Amino acid sequence: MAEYQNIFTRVQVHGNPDMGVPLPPRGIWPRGDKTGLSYLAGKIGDAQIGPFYLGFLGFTSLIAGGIAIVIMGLNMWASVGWDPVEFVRLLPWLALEPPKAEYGLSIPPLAEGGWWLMAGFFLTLSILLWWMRMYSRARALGMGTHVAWAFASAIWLYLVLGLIRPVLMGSWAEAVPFGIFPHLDWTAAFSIRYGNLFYNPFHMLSIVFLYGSTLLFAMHGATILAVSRFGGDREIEQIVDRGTASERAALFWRWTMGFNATMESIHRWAWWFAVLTPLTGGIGILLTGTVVDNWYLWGVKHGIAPAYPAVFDAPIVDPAPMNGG
Ligand code: 07D
Ligand code: 07D
Repeated sequence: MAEYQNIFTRVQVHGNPDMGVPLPPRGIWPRGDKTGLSYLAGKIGDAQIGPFYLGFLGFTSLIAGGIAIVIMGLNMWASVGWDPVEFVRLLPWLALEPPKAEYGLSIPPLAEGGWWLMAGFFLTLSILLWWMRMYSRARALGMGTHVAWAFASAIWLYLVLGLIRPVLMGSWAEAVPFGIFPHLDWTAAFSIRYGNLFYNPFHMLSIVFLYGSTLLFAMHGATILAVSRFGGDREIEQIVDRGTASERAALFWRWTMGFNATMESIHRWAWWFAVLTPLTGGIGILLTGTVVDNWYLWGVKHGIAPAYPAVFDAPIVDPAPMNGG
């Protein structure tokens, strides 16, 4: 008997295209009915591609996202003197930077951050429209809206980084630049400017949930694959009708850990760990510079970081304000 495998599968499912449930017609666009089969997609998942649905929200989101990408791309291309070869060669290092601090929250000239503001506006619009699309498609199918709320958690961190915190700090200059390596430089500089993000307890929590997510994902994926020969991959059926796969998987974890999640609760664990990563992270970023100026000194004050030995009795002060930072 051919054994069905979930990843790098040896079996490719071919049949009539699966069109999903019939639904009453709604909205201005008809439901797509075009499908195809992809051998490569079938290697890692389901071979069927489509049907797609591009309603008003999806369409406008793609347009807004497209405008944002074009603004970023043209600015980056202009920054290498419109040389196409240099554009491609240097792409990972190119940036569209936010306005300088002297502009505060005002609208700067296009070449001095105005384009950044415009790209940010369209990117945010695109992301919010995509969120509405996820929500409305889930509702249209009678599903829960868990995916949309998890996405909302990521959007929260994105909005804190690029909109909410800069507004609270009174300057667009606080926000993240667009660019592959430039946004990493910003991340490192942010940590140093605010006295080492490692001492921010919400950065710690975010890391707990990030690492926890990978651990849970590995444990869950491995467990289900390990009992799929007993029907364990029919996970949800096993919530209400516990079969031998569930029993073996549960006993495995009781043997090795003393405790096990259930077929249902493991998915709640996974959802919460993933959602709490950017949720706690966003709180940590929001507090930085608004409530706490230097996380190292905060750590010293709260007994989690050692003070450097006093040299010539000099008190430890936050160095950032001294050089106008
Ligand atoms: C695998 C799903 C697919 C998504 C992908 C990302 C773009 C950007 C660039 C138009 C897991 C698509 C990328 C649309 C195109 C331009 C200019 C998701 C998967 C493949 N980061 N970050 C990356 C973003 C922040 C940090 C990679 C976005 C914060 C570090 C990619 C945002 C901080 C590292 C990327 C964002 C931060 C990265 C891979 C928004 C703190 C890496 C992402 C909107 C959280 C890694 C060169 C990935 C890397 C990396 C995108 C925000 C830190 C370019 C869209 C400001 C330390 N980030 N990032 O696979 O290799 O995610 O960088 O907030 O080491 Mg980042
Ligand atoms: C970015 C949410 C926004 C994304 C959205 C998606 C598109 C479309 C298109 C696919 C990721 C937009 C989608 C645009 C895509 C297509 C076609 C989520 C995002 C809406 N850190 N650190 C975190 C670690 C250090 C720093 C979180 C580890 C240093 C800053 C995470 C280490 C310094 C920030 C984390 C480490 C530093 C963070 C991010 C180790 C740098 C943040 C969680 C081992 C020198 C962010 C509170 C996340 C945060 C963040 C991990 C070290 C700086 C847990 C493991 C000390 C400035 N760090 N970090 O989910 O929330 O991001 O901090 O050293 O802002 Mg950190």
